[in-house]
Amino acid sequence: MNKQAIDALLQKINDSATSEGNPRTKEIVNRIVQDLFYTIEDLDVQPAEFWTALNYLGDAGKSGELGLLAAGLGFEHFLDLRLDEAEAKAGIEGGTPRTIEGPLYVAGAPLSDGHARLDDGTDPGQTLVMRGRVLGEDGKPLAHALVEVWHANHLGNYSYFDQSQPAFNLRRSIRTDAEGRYSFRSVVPVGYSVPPQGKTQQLLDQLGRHGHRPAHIHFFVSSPGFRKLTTQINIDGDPYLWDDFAFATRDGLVPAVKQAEGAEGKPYGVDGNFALIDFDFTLFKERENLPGAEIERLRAAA
Ligand code: MBD
Ligand code: FE
Repeated sequence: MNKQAIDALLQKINDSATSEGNPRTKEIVNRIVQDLFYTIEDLDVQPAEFWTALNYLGDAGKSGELGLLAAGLGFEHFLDLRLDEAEAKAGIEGGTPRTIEGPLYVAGAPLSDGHARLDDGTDPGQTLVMRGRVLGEDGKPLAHALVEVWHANHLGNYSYFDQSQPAFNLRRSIRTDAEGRYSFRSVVPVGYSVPPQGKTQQLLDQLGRHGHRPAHIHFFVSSPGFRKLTTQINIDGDPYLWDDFAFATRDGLVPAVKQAEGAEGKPYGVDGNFALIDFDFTLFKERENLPGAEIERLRAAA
């Protein structure tokens, strides 16, 4: 079809709408339908290909993989870059970079003051201690800030989604102390891979891509009056460090992993060798006329 004929059809569809409904939804859906009509025309998409795609999305939804797909197709990282841009325009730059939340957060993790142990002692991974401070953009420590942390086990799996792990394994919320300090003891995580038999992997195969993430630890860091930070740190040395299927690795989020032992582990109840990461988080003050940094999205809760 020529473009005029397509546009006439789009016009007819738009004209079928009353003044009811939601203007924002109308604007977005009409635009997406227009873009897809043009795509179908330009690429001569065949009916069987269209139905394959539609059923693919339905199946991906049924198996709970749409969040994974959003990460793997780069949408989640793109949304981050757009938030960065909005902040840069408002003069917010530097500080701890944000990076994607991913689909595996679970609300309701146990809350500790200052320090927490995330593992239950059964994970064979190397003992990890991570510690640091939460700071404001002026470099002053933020007392009683909230550090929510979650990560995968030695097999790259997350509790709740992996029913073989205890509830809230490797998930905690930690309040910083009066000097803005947090610390936790855990085990060094292993990188996640998308389910090999799942719908996301099926598409990645078609795209000639892998579904691996480098080892990482997720954080939400928040304090009243400050913009909530959603970020991750990566475990340096992972072969996928700069080859993440979700494009989430960023400069400034790859802290050194030191090997420590002996008395250094005492404050954290650790004997023997352990990996030690020092990392401070810097938050920006909330400002008017900026898109919120607290993202509303459906999340698991236990
Ligand atoms: C993860 O652990 C993750 O962080 C992302 C973004 C996608 C899938 C699994
Ligand atoms: Fe993750």
